[in-house]
Amino acid sequence: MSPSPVTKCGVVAVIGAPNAGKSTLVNQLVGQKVAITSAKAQTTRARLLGIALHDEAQMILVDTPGIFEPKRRLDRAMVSAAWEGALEADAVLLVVDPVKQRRHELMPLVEQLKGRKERKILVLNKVDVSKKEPLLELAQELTQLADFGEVYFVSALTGDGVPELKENLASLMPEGPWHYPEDQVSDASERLLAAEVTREQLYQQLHEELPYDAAVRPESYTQRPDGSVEVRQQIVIARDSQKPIVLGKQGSRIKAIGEAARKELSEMLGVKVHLFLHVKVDERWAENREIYEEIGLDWVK
Ligand SMILES: Nc1nc2c(ncn2[C@@H]2O[C@H](COP(=O)(O)OP(=O)(O)OP(=O)(O)O)[C@@H](O)[C@H]2O)c(=O)[nH]1
Ligand SMILES: [Mg+2]
Repeated sequence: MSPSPVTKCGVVAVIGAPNAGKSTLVNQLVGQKVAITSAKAQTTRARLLGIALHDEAQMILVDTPGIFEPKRRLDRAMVSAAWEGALEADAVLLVVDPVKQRRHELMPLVEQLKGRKERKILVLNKVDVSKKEPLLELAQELTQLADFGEVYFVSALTGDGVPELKENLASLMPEGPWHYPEDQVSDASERLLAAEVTREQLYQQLHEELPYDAAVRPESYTQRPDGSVEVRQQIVIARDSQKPIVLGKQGSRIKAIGEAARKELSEMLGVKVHLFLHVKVDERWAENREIYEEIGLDWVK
């Protein structure tokens, strides 16, 4: 009998300015979609775990909200979730969009990373759309500032460079038993995942028309006797004037949002999905503690 291989398991925090491509990278490392992404900054609101495997290593990837200047309560809760995600990780990935950079949000992060003892890895993302020269300069500049152990140049979108990064991360994980079953890819419940998929469609289909102030609340998630699932959700917006935008002409927009979300969710879950959406206006939703709890955020003062 050959000895069973030694398993490894560790935590990898993924931090960076909003829109750097953190969630896209987590999805690419996991090998399937676990986190929603969008062109809108501050898409990720709460800490989410994506679970990736490489040979004998299990990597628990902590996708975090982009860290930025917190102004409102929701912002503060998101920043707190982000830093919590980075605590006591076996490795911290700083993901940077080398084109947009968002230096006012990036540099304070680099500054904070400087004093931390975790293994720090710099990931320059979006190499598919950036020129090579400035990329190298940026890598050098940031490495000098926060002594990154390694630098990776990747495209989270195309997957370019990601296998190398993944292999390296796996080698950094400490020995230990796996924390999650082999087939688990994230820590999100199905009802939360369903709400996130709808929120992604809201962002994708409404682009700049929809202000940042929208939330999707999971209302119910039930299995029907035929094995299909019935999902009910509430789209919460902050102003009456946004209602016609979300509904569209004769309800055409919300119908399209629901249709796309239903299709995607059905593919992700591998079962038929019935999705029912309705829109509610609540000016003060961002002050509603219940909503924070639903989406996995702490209520911060
Ligand atoms: N061209 C290109 N676009 C990318 C790449 N990675 C991510 N993007 C795009 O960048 C945008 C932001 O990606 P996200 O993964 O949502 O970024 P994030 O860092 O998680 O953003 P927040 O959750 O808002 O902090 C999306 O439109 C992605 O499709 C990449 O390697 N190349
Ligand atoms: Mg994100």
